[in-house]
Amino acid sequence: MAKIALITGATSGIGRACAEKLAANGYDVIITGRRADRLASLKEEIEKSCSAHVLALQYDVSLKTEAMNAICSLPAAWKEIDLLINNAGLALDLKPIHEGNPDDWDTMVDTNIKGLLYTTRLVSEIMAGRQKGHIINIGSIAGKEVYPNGNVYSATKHAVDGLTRAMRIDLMKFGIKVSQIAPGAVETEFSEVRFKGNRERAKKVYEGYQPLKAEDVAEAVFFVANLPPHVNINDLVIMPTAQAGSYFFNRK
Ligand code: NDP
Ligand code: 8X3
Repeated sequence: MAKIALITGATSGIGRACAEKLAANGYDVIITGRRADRLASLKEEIEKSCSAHVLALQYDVSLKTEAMNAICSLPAAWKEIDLLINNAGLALDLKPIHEGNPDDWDTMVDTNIKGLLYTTRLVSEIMAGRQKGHIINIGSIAGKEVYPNGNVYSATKHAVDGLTRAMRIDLMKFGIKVSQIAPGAVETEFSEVRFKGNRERAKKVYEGYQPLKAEDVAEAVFFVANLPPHVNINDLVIMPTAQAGSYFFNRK
């Protein structure tokens, strides 16, 4: 029987690449996100390209009732989730703390921290009942370091870093693995979302060096997810060869 992976935020970037990689390598996948049209086209694309079964589950991770109802509504066979990838997340803007928009802060906190928690709450309970499973949280280099104007986004990713370590302790006794993958710069829709549709500004983030592709992170996810049962990667930091930290880029 195929393993089941649930990937939050599979409509774009890293989440989408993870869904494609896992589906091509023997997983059935539950793909989630808010954009129904993208979920439908990804489902069609995966089903055409391989034998994986795909279930599209549209929900907003930040809305507690909606998120929890979505997981509860899964058909029994799809509830047997082997791998949860908590990937859905975003940054909004890049402003010093005294100029930041509290509505943007709410959205980042609600999505990156509370959103991760709502889905994890129910899926980890299912995993605990089955005495197996693996949760991979997509953190960030911003969860290891802070950088100017990154304040609240960085705080949410520090929370993901802390929660990953805490979840590992709580879930160890059930044989559940918990890992964090913390990427540096990955060229996805991330910066376009951060800069609220300003593509020119977003493009500049990745100029002068080769950023990671979403597929590079998906390779790391696949590696971490497919180690022998006795091996857990707690934390994996991955970045472009031309990046050595939040501040250090080898731009040409
Ligand atoms: P993208 O913007 O390309 O993808 C973000 C995904 O998150 C989309 O599928 C989006 O789906 C989903 N998402 C956002 N908000 C919600 C929500 N409220 N409910 C459900 N889904 C949501 O960015 P990335 O692929 O780059 O980002 C994925 C993760 O990787 C994020 O957690 C990000 O913080 C992290 N990361 C990114 C890095 C980068 O440089 N790109 C580096 C380090 C970490 P939809 O809009 O359809 O809901
Ligand atoms: C995304 C990478 O450096 O923009 O998490 O925070 S960064």
